[in-house]
Amino acid sequence: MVTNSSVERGPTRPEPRSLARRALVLGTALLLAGAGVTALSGTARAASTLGAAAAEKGRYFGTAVAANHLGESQYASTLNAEFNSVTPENEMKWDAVESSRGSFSFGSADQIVNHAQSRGMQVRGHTLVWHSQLPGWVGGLGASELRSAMNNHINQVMQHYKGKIAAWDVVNEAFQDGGSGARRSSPFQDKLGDGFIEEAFRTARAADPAAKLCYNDYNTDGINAKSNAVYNMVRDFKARGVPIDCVGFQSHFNSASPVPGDYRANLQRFADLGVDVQITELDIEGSGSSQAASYGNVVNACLAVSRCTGITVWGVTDKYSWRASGTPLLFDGNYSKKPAYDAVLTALGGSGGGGGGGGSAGCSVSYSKAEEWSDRFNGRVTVTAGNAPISTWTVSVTVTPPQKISATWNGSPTWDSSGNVMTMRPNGNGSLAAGASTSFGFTVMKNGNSSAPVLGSCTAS
Ligand code: 9MR
Repeated sequence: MVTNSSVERGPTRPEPRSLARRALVLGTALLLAGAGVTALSGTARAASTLGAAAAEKGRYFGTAVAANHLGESQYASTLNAEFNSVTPENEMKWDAVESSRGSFSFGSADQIVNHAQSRGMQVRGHTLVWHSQLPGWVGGLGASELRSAMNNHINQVMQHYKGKIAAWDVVNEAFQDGGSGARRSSPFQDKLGDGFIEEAFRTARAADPAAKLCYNDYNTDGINAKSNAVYNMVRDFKARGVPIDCVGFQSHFNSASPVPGDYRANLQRFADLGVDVQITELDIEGSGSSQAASYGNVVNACLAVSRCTGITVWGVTDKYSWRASGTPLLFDGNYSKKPAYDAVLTALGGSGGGGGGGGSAGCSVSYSKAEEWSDRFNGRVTVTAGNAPISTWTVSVTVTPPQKISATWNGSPTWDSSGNVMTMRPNGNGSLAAGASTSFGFTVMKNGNSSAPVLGSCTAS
């Protein structure tokens, strides 16, 4: 429960204090409606897949793909239906394509690229120069041999895929974790020095001038010593004309490493250097509405940064995740859509129209902001039954602390222990005919934060 006793919650709509105030409020509401804030309309049908919804926002929505699962029909059908970008999870790494010096094998990576290309999906190349999944022979070379092996690797791999890769992770994870801001020890760093990163980017630009060239790392998602070090490198590259087009933020989150509060601000400061930013390996351990809310926050952060060009989740289904026990993805092991899926689709402005998992009774939700004052705003959630009548529904609404919901109307709320997640049910009879809508509202006290609440899935029975 929320403990702030000065806050009253109940079915009463907050009353504007005067007629003048009322006129101002009405004007604001009209302005907001005119700005297209209202989400669902009776005529425009919202996109119903992640890729389509992201495309309407000028972004891609991708996933890591493993070639050995492409033959599994549910894996392929989920991939094909929902995503419009793929990243080979392991198949383009150095040990996969050049396990012995000068001998290249592209079979598994080609399988993924062909699958994507034949379906109009774009491909992120991952990754050319990385300390991990590096065959032993590379570490055994002396400096000048290593330099030529690195450049040859970049040239051979990029030329093989020339014209087929939207963006390459040219260098991956070159900085140490922790507060040092130092480069990570690797054969490249130890033998070639800091300059190996610049050299890799220059070689990559010449090999495929049309591909976007990215630096990609983890634990750089918020503003911290490691991301400061990457930021300084990118700023230096831009100042000196070293070719770099984008920075990838892996975004592997869990309870020990949650979505940082300054995630959006961090993406924005990199974008302000003149590079695109991409969320490249997103997964968030957890379940239910809290996982959904975190996913919604990530999507909203990307949408708030105009140079955030797309989001890739690190796998299609929980069962094949590199950390499957943390169930960090959007589809469960049976390929059912999770609440996190619904939160992502809703944040992207799409609409599933069916209860996440596709039972006979379903509902969809949309959010719009109504009146706004300096200290608070009113939100409205519209619940729409799917193709069948429903007798009741449930929707979760999560606000970002220190925001608080101070009043609700047309619904019956319950709260989680943090007070940030409100689960709303009908206030009385929740029956809706097929396709019919109802709505509820609430007031959010901003407490300095104006961000929109994140809706979880709508469940119906
Ligand atoms: O998901 C990948 C997993 O299958 C591999 O075993 C692992 C080996 O290092 O790499 C995983 O992907 C990593 C990605 O390439 C770079 N960032 C961290 C990812 C998760 O470990």
